[in-house]
Amino acid sequence: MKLYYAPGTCALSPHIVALEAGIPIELERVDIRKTPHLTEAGVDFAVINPNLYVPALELDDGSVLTEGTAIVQLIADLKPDAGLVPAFGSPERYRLQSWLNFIATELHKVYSPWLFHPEYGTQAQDVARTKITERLEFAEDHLARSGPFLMGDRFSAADAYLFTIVGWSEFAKIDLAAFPHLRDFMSRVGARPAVRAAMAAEGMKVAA
Ligand SMILES: N[C@@H](CCC(=O)N[C@@H](CS)C(=O)NCC(=O)O)C(=O)O
Repeated sequence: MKLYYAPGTCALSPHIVALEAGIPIELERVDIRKTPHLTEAGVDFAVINPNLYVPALELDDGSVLTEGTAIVQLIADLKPDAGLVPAFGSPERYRLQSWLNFIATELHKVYSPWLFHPEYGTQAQDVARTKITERLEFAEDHLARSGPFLMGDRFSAADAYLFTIVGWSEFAKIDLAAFPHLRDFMSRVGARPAVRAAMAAEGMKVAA
């Protein structure tokens, strides 16, 4: 399996899940800042994902799966004993999918592009920050009542995704001061060996 990624992007989430599951995964970096987006092997990434975004997972049969929320589930399901996703058909599985979708649509796609493209202007950024803050309040409240992880006592694929997206907060000027449980969550997840290893492999700064 090969994961197409760009450092520090949402592709960190499936990268973490693979390492947490102990699944060897080949990495191929994509330069998403240049047009065309070339992979480090010099391939035009448009051939792999016509939507031009990471993550994309190339399976051993050569087929490609896109969309982070699907990719993390595929990887996690390869190692059920790692407990990164609840069993298919269980009520908990739908709850995990609910979190993945919440993170994708209510957080990920509000941080990016709105806070990563200054050309959208300060009004769009202010609206995005207000919306993100409301959504982080929801996550904070949930972690306070039912944490320490999104699914309770056990780290899951949803935590890898939340960690990845909330990790953009400093750059996006989202203040986490009002969210102590979320800040604890970020420290706790950031200290996990697999998370540190994934970040280091992407050349990201890893906390001491
Ligand atoms: N719907 C996709 C969105 C992925 C996405 O937004 N990827 C960003 C990085 S976080 C990207 O590669 N952007 C480059 C581009 O769109 O050209 C998913 O959830 O996997």
